Amino acid sequence: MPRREIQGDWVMGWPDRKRFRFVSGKDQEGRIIHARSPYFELEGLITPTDAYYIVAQLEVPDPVHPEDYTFEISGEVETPVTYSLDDLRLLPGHTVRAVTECAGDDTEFWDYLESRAKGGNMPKTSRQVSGEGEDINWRDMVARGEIDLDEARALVPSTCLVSGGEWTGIRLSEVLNRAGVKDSAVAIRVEGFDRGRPDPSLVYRAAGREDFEIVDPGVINYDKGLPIEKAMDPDTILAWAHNGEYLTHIHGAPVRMVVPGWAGNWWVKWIHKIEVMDHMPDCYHQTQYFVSGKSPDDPDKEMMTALGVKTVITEPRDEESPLPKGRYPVRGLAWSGEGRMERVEVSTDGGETWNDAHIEDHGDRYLWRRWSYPWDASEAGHYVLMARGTDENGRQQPVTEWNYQRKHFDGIVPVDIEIE
Ligand SMILES: Nc1nc2c(c(=O)[nH]1)N[C@H]1C(S)=C(S)[C@@H](COP(=O)(O)O)O[C@H]1N2
Ligand SMILES: [Mo]
Repeated sequence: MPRREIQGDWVMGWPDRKRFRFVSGKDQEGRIIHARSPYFELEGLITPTDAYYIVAQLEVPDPVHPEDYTFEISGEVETPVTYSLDDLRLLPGHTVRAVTECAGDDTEFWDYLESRAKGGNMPKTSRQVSGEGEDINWRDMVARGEIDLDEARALVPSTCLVSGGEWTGIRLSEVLNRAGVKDSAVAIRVEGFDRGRPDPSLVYRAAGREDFEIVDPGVINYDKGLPIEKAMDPDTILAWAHNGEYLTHIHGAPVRMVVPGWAGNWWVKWIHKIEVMDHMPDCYHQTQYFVSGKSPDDPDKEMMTALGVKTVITEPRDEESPLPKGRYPVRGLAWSGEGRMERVEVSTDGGETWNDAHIEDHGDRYLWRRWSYPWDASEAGHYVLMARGTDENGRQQPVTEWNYQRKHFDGIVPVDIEIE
């Protein structure tokens, strides 16, 4: 198998370190606004910050100097409070290690699996993201009329929008309790500094159709209405540090929300305001986008919250086929939106038989776990490798039902390997 830490004369650690960085997309001024993480190439559990994926729905705001920063907690509380970053850092801290995954990660595999089940030959989107190069800014290209939405879907995969991070800050419950949350509280509305008019092409691209109306809210701030129970969860935090450093601007500095287990869109960056509400607020990114339903006109659409259960084979990959006879490690990552991963099973015969993989142990409920399985590929043939996971609640993947925006994909994606 190709050794990914070695490249030409390159050996990890000498003459300099080979670093995998993200593949980024930039705005017109050359600022990075989007990035996919080369997590297939990485080891360990924590994705380095310069390899962490980046998504922003609206325009990236101008940075706020930490010394000028304050945010307010108001609404259904006894005492509204304004905090500076220094005030926050006086409170008891909390660090969580957790997977951040965009709701749209791996979205094209919904169609891939459907076509594969029907015997179709739709090509699988390569998951490989090298450490170099640039992502295509498809939103600009669509806006300029250079490509249409179908072309955008074919051109730009949505894989690699997931990373594992360490987040340091304080518990959200700590600041809420200090303000004194009233019994009437149902949700907190967390608003970011960033403003913009939501781009309907994101919703249309996700749905794969444009024959429906989306409410145009005009120019808004990014916001989410987090249910009070999840806001009070001891692992939901307001973070000012990421992977051992102060938060970088693109990841939401000075302070962002971290909502372990729930999709990335809940992790509001650039926090400006927290309002405790006695009803669920009508946030665009909760009622129009990131909603599940059978179709755009489904009357029972629901906001999407926790991620399902997911297992990804990071090696070997389709593009490494064919391989000579031998013994190979089948390795990967597994995570769940509702707690600890308990079990990963591997099949080398397309799901006929399953064997337990070894999963690495650690104490972080919401962080992915690494797993491995020694595969004895001593006979030539076509092999279909699969992995499936089960979490501590007995949820076995796939958990998430097909939804018209194709969010929260957690299906089992086969890897096809020819042994010669
Ligand atoms: N204020 C604000 N927060 C936001 C967003 C945004 O557009 N504005 N995007 C969300 C989405 S969709 C994702 S997937 C995550 C990505 O976090 P990251 O860029 O730090 O990886 O941020 C979330 N928080
Ligand atoms: Mo996202």
